[in-house]
Amino acid sequence: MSRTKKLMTLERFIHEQEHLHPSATGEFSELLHDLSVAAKLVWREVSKAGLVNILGSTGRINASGDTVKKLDEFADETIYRAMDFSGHLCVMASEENEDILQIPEEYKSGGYVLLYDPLDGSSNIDANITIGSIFSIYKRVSPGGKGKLEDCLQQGLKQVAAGYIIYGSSTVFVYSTGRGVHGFTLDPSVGEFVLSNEKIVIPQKGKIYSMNEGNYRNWDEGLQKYIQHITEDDKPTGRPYSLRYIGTMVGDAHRTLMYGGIFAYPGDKKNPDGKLRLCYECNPMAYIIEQAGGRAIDGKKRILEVQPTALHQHTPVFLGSVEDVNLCEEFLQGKR
Ligand code: AHM
Ligand code: MG
Repeated sequence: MSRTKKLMTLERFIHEQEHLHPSATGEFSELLHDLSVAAKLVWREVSKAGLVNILGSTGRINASGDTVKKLDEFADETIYRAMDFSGHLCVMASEENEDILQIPEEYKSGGYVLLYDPLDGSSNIDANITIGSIFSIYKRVSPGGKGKLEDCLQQGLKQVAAGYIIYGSSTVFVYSTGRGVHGFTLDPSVGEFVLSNEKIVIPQKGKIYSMNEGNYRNWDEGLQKYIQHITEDDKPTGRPYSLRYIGTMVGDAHRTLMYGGIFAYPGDKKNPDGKLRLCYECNPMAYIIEQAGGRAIDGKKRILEVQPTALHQHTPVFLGSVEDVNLCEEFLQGKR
C-alpha cells in the first residue's frame, strides 16, 4: 500500500501534542478543540453566505423566526458561545467589541485568556473573497476570579498559542503552541480538520510583496525606495517581485507563510500606526510567522515585544521571510 502522509485529525493531533507535556491538564487541548468547533460553525455560515439571505444588514427575520445576523456578528457570537462555558477562560476580547468580554456568572473562570478577530477581511464578504478568523491565547496574569483588562494587554511573546482559520478555496486551521506551525484542512464531507501541513516553514526569501500600494504617496521615503528596489527589473537577483494583495490579512499572511515574501500594513502620513490591530491581528500573525522561521516587526522592533496599552491599538506591521523583512527594515531605517 502506498502511503504519503499521516491521516490525522486536528483533535487527535492536539491530544498527541498534549502527551508531550507530562504536566498538561488537558485544559488547553479542550480550548483548541472548542475553537475548532467554532471554526466549523463559522465555516458553515461562510460557505452558504451566497445562498441564504445572510449578507444583508442585521434586524431581518429568517424562515425560522430568528433575527438574521451579519456574518461578522454571527462569527463573533459563535466564537464567544463556543468558548464561554469551558471553565478554562477567565476573560475574552474580540475585535468586534469595545471592551473585554466577561465570562457569564454561571460558568467557572479558568486560567486562560482568549483574544480574537472573528471575521477578518469582512469587507471582502460580499464578493466571495477569502476571509478568516484569528485567535490568540494567553495565561492569565491577574490572581483569580474574573479576568481583567491587564490579562488581555500582554506582550505577544507571552502567547501560549495562536492561529487562524482561513475560509478560502478550502478551509484551513493553522495554529502553533510554540512547537512549530501546523495546518489542517477541513474535509467538509466528514466535518473534520485533517492534518495537511505539518511543521510549516516559511521560505527564507520570497518573490511576492503584499501591501496596499494605493497608499504609496503617503508612505515614508524609505518604504517607497524599498518598493522601487524590489520592483526593478533585475532577473539574476530575482526581481521584479510580484504584487499580490487580497485585503484580508489572514489571506495575505497565509500566502506569505506558504510562498515567502513580505506582507505589510505600514503606517503613513495619515495613519502613523497603520490600520491593523496589535492584539487581534498582528500579535497572533507575528507568533505564527516567527514559529515558522520568519520575522515580524513594526519597523523598529519585534511586534511580539510591543507592550499593548489599549485593546484596539494599531501598529504598523512588516512580516514574512527573514531576508525580505531584513531588507525592508534596512530601507525603513535609511540604511540603503
Ligand atoms: P477587519 O476586516 O477585521 O476590519 O480587518 C482589516 C483588514 C485586514 O484584514 C486587511 O489586511 C486590511 O484591513 C486591508 O485594509 P485596506 O483595505 O486598507 O488595504
Ligand atoms: Mg481583522
